[in-house]
Amino acid sequence: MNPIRILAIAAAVAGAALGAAGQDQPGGKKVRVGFAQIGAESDWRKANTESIKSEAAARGVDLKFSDAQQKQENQIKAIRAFVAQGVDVIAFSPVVETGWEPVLKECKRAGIPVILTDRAVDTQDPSLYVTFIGADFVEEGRRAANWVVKAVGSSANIAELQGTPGSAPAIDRKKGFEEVIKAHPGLKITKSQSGEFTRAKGKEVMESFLKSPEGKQINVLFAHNDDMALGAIQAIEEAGLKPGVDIKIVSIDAVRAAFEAMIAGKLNCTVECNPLLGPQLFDAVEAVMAKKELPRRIVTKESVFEQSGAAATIKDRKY
Ligand code: GYE
Repeated sequence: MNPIRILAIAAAVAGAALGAAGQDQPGGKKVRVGFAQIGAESDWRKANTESIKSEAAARGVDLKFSDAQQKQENQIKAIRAFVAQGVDVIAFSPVVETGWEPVLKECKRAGIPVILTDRAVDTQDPSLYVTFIGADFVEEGRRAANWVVKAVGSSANIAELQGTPGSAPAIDRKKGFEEVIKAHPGLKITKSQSGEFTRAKGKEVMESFLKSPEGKQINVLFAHNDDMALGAIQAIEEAGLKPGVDIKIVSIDAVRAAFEAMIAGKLNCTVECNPLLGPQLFDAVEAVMAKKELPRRIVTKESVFEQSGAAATIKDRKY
């Protein structure tokens, strides 16, 4: 037998073994999953993509991955292409909450189950997706505000860098933050604008905040993600101020670069949002393929990290 054929047989045997783990269909066909990612706008997103790709590879899933460069229309096109290819399961992280019903109905008509990861969609029709796996963004916003109350007190002029307009994390983090500060009339959001979840835009918007008439009074920054906080830190330094001291900063995600900024004394607190959703996603794919019931909502577990513990914690961070 020629060596290539032996290799092919070995691969088929390995495939059959994977089948026992539930990832292969009868007949040795790999499970085909289409994933429509938002883009690569932040360190969080890059860690999320890596988690999904590496978990698919580890489980022998045939993953069709598409990057929408933060555009809903590109995500819709990718989902339509997955439907045309007849994949077994479609999963995606919706860049914004609204506008998904038509394409989700196309998936339903084609009989392809949909799993939402990371961000939710706004729909009244529960039959359009099987489950939503992701964080509780409202709670993350509350946690950020609770840190402000604890560390700064009940009086501050707060600048807010919002995430992508219309996205679940931007809407919900703002909601949770405002819910907590409402109880403290001295805590005021004096500037608020989107920094699109990117470092570059976070820096640009913070520069304009600092130049505005209210700029000198800002003493707290709440950024909806770490990348925007890191961009803002640069803007604050360029304006001759000390980030973390003159302006206290709390952000969300808890990526490695945020820990480095905390160790350098420039960021005060980061609220964790776990991007490592690959294992949970493919557990859900396996359950769907086995026709098992799944909970409608799978919430990821997260915590809060402050400057004081950053040096001790950074070595355990996986992203
Ligand atoms: O916080 C941000 C990313 O949807 C939770 O998207 C995610 C957010 C995350 O770009 O960094």
